[in-house]
Amino acid sequence: MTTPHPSLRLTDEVAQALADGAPVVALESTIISHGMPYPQNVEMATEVERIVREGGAVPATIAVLDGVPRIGLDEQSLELLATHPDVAKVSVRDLPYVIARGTHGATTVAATMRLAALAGIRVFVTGGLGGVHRGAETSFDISADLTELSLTDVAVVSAGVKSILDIALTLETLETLHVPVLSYGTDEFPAFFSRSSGHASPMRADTPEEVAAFMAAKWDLGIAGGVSLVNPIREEDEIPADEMDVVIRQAIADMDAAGIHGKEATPFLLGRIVEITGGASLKANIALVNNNARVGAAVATAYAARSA
Ligand code: PSU
Ligand code: MN
Repeated sequence: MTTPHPSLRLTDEVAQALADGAPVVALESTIISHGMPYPQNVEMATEVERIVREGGAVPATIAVLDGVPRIGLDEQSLELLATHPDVAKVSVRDLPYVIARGTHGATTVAATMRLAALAGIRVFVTGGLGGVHRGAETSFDISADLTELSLTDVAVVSAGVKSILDIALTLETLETLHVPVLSYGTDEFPAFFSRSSGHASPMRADTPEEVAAFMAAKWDLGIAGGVSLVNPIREEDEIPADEMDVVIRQAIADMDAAGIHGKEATPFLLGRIVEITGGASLKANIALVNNNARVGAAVATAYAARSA
């Protein structure tokens, strides 16, 4: 096992689980502070931790509080992240900034991966990955989540990417960056709200053990970087792709009209989609995170069993 980096503050429960080689699942916090409205955000954060526990793993929600990178959070901290007006959205480039200034930060997929790896956690559950935005050929807006996936040895369970992104360009970029994409129980790459994206996935896995074997094979060879495991939303929870397409076009048009770009782009689009769908997208979003938590707990358990 990796000794956690001394700058991190782990809860006793997470520290013990890591020392014992027991399964631990990292969870991000941008989804809480900048991805969903209150109070659904804190309800989701609590429920996802419960599901991870039910799956036999220890949840470790990650954020920076008062400048301290925290691995595992209590209820009050989740509430703070869900409600506090001054929680920065923190990707890897922003980590030293909030730490040096002693402020709060909600970590994106990229920053959560980095802190999880520094703690010795190998499995991380989220909703959706960042990627290559539509129009990136002029905006250059490509999420640092992709860069981080190429660098840091963590398996990330998501429901694919929202079609606020250019899915084809996101898949091409992941290929260039050596990032393996495994679809869970399907040959297709899922599009977050919808099971289908129209894009084939380069690889598939059907069981947690297969995913764990893949992770071990990659890292045993010293091939640095993450594993993107994409788990489609359940049929009963999905919103058909053609329905979402209209909503997403509207949200992007509204973003452009408001002149929003850079790190504000993704939070704006997520919020607008919830408004336009009258909350239907939020329901689907919560359902898919829960579904990812079940798979993530199983993968962490299978991976821990390999070295037991
Ligand atoms: N996509 C979603 N939901 C999210 C995010 C992305 O469907 O909550 C969040 C994640 O934290 C992700 C971040 O890491 O947005 C990406 O932001 P950007 O596009 O600015 O890199
Ligand atoms: Mn961006």
